[in-house]
Amino acid sequence: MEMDRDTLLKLYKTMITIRNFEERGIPETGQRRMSASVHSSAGQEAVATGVCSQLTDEDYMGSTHRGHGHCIAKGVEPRVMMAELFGRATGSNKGKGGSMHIADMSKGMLGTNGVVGASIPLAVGAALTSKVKKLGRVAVAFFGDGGANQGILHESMNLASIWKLPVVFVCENNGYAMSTPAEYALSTAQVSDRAAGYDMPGLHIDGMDVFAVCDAAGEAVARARAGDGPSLLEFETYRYYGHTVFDDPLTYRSKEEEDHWRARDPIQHFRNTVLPLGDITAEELDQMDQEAVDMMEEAVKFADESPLPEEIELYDDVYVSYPAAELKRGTNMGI
Ligand SMILES: Cc1ncc(C[n+]2csc(CCOP(=O)(O)OP(=O)(O)O)c2C)c(N)n1
Ligand SMILES: [Mg+2]
Repeated sequence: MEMDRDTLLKLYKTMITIRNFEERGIPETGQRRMSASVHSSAGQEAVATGVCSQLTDEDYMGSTHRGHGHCIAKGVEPRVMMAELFGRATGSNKGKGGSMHIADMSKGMLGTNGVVGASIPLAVGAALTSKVKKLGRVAVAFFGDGGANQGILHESMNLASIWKLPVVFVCENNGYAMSTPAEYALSTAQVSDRAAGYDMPGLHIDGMDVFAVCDAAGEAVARARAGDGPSLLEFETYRYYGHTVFDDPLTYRSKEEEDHWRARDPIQHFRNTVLPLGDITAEELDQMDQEAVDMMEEAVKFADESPLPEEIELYDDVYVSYPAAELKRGTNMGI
């Protein structure tokens, strides 16, 4: 795929924003004694960045429990996400959702999701809406190698295929579902092999190479937008850290394996590919690195200075009717 300078710089910026969000935001969240599980997508930046670079704000995207990168790549503001992780009222979901419930409908971001595989029917539903209402929008479902073994994927791929829905199924195969190796849990050598069963293209791609991701996603999105139906893309990638901060990955994988994947780092790969071309300099990219560090400093400050949600708001925006009414009246809820 031919790319101009601005497009290249945007890809780089998105990847380093994700990396910095994960490496700064997750430890900061822990220090603020938030009890929720938080999952780092460091190492997987090229997949979120490359796929979402092919989408517009109007296109839909369903994400996973490891979804910070998807959100940033789809245009959700990092400071609003940081505030959400810290449980603050200025967060994307008013501080009541946390890392696994970040949604921003203005960006077509249907939500990170604690239920493995749940992004899949959401995206298919959004794609059906687009088709029925002739909106011309595409929907993407991100899921992991573990999510690929949920029954809902198969129902969803079948429906998407027979109705030729504008959806792209994106599997981020990072080798593990918690501590279970993908090669143990998958019935086929590759998740993408399953596409044949649903009569759609299935591609297996290097997910550490943002350019390969852009190419594959670009084709799948164009196919969906043209009304030719769904595709299944499997990207091979790696999460650099444990499943959550509470997990020591070296209890089920080796240091050598981690080193092997870190040597294929997607951000470094970008630099190695782009710098020899001469149009973009190392100094420019270093400057962008510093800006990403500064952005997270500001995001942490913004989140820290933001108020917690009011107790009275506890039941606002949730699908519960009676306690909200009772709370507002100040009765029956101990206040
Ligand atoms: C329906 C459901 N089953 C089990 C879990 C517990 N769980 C959370 S994450 C996870 C592993 C998911 O692995 P994968 O889909 O490969 O995503 P990754 O964590 O590697 O990004 C499991 C089993 C869950 N949250 N939801
Ligand atoms: Mg996985």
